[in-house]
Amino acid sequence: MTIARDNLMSLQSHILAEEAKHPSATGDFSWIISAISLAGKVIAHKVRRARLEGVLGDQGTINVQGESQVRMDVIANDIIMRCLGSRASVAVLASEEQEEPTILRRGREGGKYCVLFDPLDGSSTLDTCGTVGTIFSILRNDAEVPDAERTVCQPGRQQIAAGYILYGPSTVFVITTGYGVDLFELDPHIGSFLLVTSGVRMPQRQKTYSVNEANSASFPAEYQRYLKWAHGEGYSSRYIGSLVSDFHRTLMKGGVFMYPPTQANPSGKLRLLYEANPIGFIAEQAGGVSMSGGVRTLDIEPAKLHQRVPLVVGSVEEVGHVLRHA
Ligand code: AHM
Ligand code: MG
Repeated sequence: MTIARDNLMSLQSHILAEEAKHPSATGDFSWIISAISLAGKVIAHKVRRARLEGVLGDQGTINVQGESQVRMDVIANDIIMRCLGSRASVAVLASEEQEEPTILRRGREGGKYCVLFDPLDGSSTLDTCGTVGTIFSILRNDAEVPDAERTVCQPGRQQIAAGYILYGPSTVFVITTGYGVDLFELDPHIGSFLLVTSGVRMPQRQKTYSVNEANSASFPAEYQRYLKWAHGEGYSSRYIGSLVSDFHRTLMKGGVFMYPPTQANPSGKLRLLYEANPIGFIAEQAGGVSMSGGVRTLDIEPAKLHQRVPLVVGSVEEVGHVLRHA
């Protein structure tokens, strides 16, 4: 893990430098990251001003997941659609907040990539100044597949990039393109994401679990056995209720994050394509593990856009402790 203190490197320069290593690269990909970075800056600004602008609270609508939308979900979704919609190589955009994927252009019109995202994960914590984030996953567009939902239903191992932007006391941009994980931080004075850590590594062990333990009575028996074991081993519990925040802590400090099947969500609560897969890709690229229902998250063949899966993600040893109670 390299801490970048000496040389200033912006996210944009970093992506261009990475792309230059691939002689066949056209630069289209860096345009997409630049659009996501622009969206992140606009959303970070909006999140900070949401209370002053009176845009906290419920929108009064229900999204395709059957969950009530908060106003900032809709605002963040709109910002991302506006930032990415004009990028010539984006074929399809798919969002947690929209029932159907949006087709921007077909393969023959230059649409090379699909971008899937959760615009504002953890938004129910916003009213109480909780930390929230945007999660994204980038896939190649298969020009031969005419149906947009089928185009985006690719297993996570085919992601060409994934990441998240965390809106906390500072705004952090974490990204992988399959060559390790890099962490940037927004310098609000110059408006750029600057490289802070290159090659982030997740600690292999840390006696911390992160789960909504209030649901434990309806967890499958293996999770209950694990929790009982962890209680006896002196584990700590940390849970914010915002996946990006809970995962970011796990990435930096180690431990395990879990969202098991529950009575209310028998298949798990988190969505495969724009939550579990990008988080799983980052975890693996940082030396961690991501499992869903006993299989590698990134190997699941998705059946539909808003599919939910259980998730156990984190340090190698800590995920191992959960799995061996199965
Ligand atoms: P959201 O995408 O609608 O914000 O919902 C997902 C969130 C995750 O951020 C978090 O891990 C989980 O829901 C928390 O669920 P619960 O409140 O059931 O613990
Ligand atoms: Mg979410």
